[in-house]
Amino acid sequence: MTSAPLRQEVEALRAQLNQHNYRYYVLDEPSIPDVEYDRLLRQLQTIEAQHPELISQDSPTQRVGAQPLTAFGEVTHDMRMLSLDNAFNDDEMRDFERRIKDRLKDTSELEFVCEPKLDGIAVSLLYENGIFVRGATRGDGQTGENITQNLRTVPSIPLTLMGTGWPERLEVRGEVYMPKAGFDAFNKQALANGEKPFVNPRNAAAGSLRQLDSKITASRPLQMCCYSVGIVDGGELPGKHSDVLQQLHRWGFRINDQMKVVQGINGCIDYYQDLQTRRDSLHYEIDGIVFKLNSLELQNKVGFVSRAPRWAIAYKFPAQEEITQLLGVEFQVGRTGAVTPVARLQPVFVGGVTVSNATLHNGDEIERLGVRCGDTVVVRRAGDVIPQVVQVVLEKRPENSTVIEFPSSCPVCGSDVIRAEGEAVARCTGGLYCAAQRKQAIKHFASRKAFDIEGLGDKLVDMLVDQQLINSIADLFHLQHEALSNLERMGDKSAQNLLDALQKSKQTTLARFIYALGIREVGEATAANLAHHFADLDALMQANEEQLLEVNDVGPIVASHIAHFFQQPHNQEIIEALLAEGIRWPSVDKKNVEAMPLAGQTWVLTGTLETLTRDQAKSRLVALGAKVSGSVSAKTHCVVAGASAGSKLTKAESLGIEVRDESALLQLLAQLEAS
Ligand code: D41
Repeated sequence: MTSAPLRQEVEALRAQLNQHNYRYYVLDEPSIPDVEYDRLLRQLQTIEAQHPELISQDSPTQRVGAQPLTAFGEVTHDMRMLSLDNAFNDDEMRDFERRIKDRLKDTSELEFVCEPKLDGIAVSLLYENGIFVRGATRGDGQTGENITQNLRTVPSIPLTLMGTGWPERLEVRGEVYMPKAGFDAFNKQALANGEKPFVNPRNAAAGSLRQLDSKITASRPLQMCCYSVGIVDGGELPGKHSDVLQQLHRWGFRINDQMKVVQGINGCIDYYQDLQTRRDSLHYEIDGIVFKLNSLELQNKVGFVSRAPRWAIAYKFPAQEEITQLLGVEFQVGRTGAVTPVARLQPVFVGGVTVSNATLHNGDEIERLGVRCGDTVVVRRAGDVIPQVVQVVLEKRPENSTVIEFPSSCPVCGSDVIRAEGEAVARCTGGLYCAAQRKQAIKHFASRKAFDIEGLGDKLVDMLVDQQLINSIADLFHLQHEALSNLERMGDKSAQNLLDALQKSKQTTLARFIYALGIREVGEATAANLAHHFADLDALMQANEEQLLEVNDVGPIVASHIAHFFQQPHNQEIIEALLAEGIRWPSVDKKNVEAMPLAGQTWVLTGTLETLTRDQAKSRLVALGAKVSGSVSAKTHCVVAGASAGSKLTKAESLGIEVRDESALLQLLAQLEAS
């Protein structure tokens, strides 16, 4: 027999857990630490284990997954799940509005709701008397698969509705998706375990929901965001779509944080353009925007054609994935000798630009993809990242496809290509004997964060090295006006400008000088740390690995690269030659890094800053002793969030990390720099 107090205790624990779950997964505003949540959950699990009669399907303990199924059942959607018509340009959007106005025989301005179109899997969730009883995929709109057990494991799907006033039967529809951060983390782990990663977040969501073992689904970072309702029995909902979504939010569902009500089709087009520029900063993938007439009464009036409503449309963004043919593979040699396979593609329009090259990363990646020359491949270009080959379409493999051979000697200088034990990257062993490495070293030296030599672009460097006008970075300062002005597309004026820029670049800083040398693994931040620590080039050049390890952020691998670099006689010669050219920097105060005001702190910059560039903000923080990292973790001290900050901000908030805006950052910098 179960006592009434025990039943009450179970109810109280479930209510608390549901509330915390809602705060964490729906509002992104956790109110208790994870350990406290785990403690409450364990308490409930213990009671349920001792009193199985108290277990219910809507208990938070049921989110961990249930007995595996042998097959999914079928679900017939009593109310068909409609599909969406697409628009691909502004004209098609105006046609959409025109059709609605014609039907309504009314020309007054229409109100629309804008929702980012999540790239996931559409699902239906049925609630009876506030309890989640059945979940299904959309399928073909008429019948889908019963995936109730799997959906129960998705933390942002309420197992019992919150608040009051819900209809007796309520069908909520929405999209299950995998946020970018979860997708990246999952794939990283999969690769580390020697498993196959997912091609994109959409496939990841689909694959995770298609598991017969819901414990697997439970381990995947899925989210669900609702976008409409189906069945509504024994209750009423508001008369505007935007209000319906707000009501669903109060009952415990996630709704899209970018949802907005706008006036007229111009309002829709403005929204589309705005979100397109911010697409990369969202913490989930979207493939367009869905626009819906806000008034449900007007929705009913305009109705639908075959399977799609006339009152809604999806305005698609340019596709981020396309298929094309792999014409060949070229092996490029980088500054450090790394040999990178680059796919030469039949040009294809993807992600808003024409792509004819994509990276294949390294030999392991070629093997993992199983790709051959001549294959049809899927190319992905998301945001500003370099295009990638993500998949081979095996069904389209031609008979004359050829295996890709990773070269054993450098395609540029013929030296051996060697892959060190445990490394993914193969390297040319030619060093500065290799023209490719020499060119890259010079380009790096001239780049903005190094010597910042205006007018010395990549093409010019290639030309100078190919014509043997320069062989090393030190040679740059011997360039003569006559030789320069005789070069292709180089006039008298530009030759003089370049010589002036070279002259000007001689006045630099120690940190820039160290960075410009192009030592392996020594980026801008490490160079700045080295400059502060040693304050003097000779001291740095004489330092042994042990002394280098004392520098903030320098580990054994970086220390060995640095020591090795300065031991090379030809590097010593080049440095001597550069100094002989009159390269100078102001003396550096030897700062005791530990005593710096932000020592030991890790900061993260995200979003768009208005008055500072990211580089400026970063170097000012680093100068105060902070480390600036690209990702948020429990070790992050503070996140600076500019306009349209995305997943990093969300993560910082969920971890309870301090967040500052730009003006708060400026204030702090000014204060610390003055002291
Ligand atoms: O974010 C989405 N993927 C999304 C899909 C959305 N925000 N709204 C949607 N609205 C509808 C209607 C207008 C039919 C209620 C949808 C979808 N449908 C949809 N998803 C898959 C097929 C249709």
